[in-house]
Amino acid sequence: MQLSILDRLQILRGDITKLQVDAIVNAANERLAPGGGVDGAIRRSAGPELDEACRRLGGCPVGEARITPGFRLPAKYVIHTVGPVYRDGAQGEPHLLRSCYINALKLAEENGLRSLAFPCIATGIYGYPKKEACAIATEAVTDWLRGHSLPERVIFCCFEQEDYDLYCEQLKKLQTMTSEQ
Ligand code: AR6
Repeated sequence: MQLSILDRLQILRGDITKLQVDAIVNAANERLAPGGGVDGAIRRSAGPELDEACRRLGGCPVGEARITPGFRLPAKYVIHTVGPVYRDGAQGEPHLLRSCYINALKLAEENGLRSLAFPCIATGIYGYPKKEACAIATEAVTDWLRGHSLPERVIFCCFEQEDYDLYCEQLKKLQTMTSEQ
């Protein structure tokens, strides 16, 4: 039996480095150089091998994604993507943020990954407004799941209560829309 799209989505509040999934997504920078936020937490848990693997990749343009092993993390892989630095929303930021989600999902599919967890890309140091980012993230992921069987399961891992509340609200809206169709 095929699961519905909403059955394949989950919202969690917590630390993404603790998740036992096929891959977690990292909100990286273009050089894939060590940073703060979720990137710092992922690198601390994965160990120095992750720094070395990132160095070998030689960077990643905004909106694209790259994959490495998860090393000492419970997750098997890390998919690194680079969100846009938010200026005023008119510099292509929405398209670039959507591309982060789609390209991470594409890599997960190409690698046969069944479960994937996202943090709220670009909404920390890069300053993307949380509500807009949440709408883009949920729309990109649901659009992808409509046409693809992998990954089977996607988790939105929210570190902050504010994000958790926004995602719950957004998915509730989607649920209502689906049941009205
Ligand atoms: N688990 C899940 N989410 C987390 C965690 C965690 N352990 N820690 C923070 N977050 P940010 P960005 C959330 O700043 O805005 C780095 O230095 C956080 O609450 O990590 O894309 C890179 O090297 C927020 O919701 O990423 C870049 O230079 C979300 O992760 C730059 O930051 C993203 O915040 C990228 O900035």
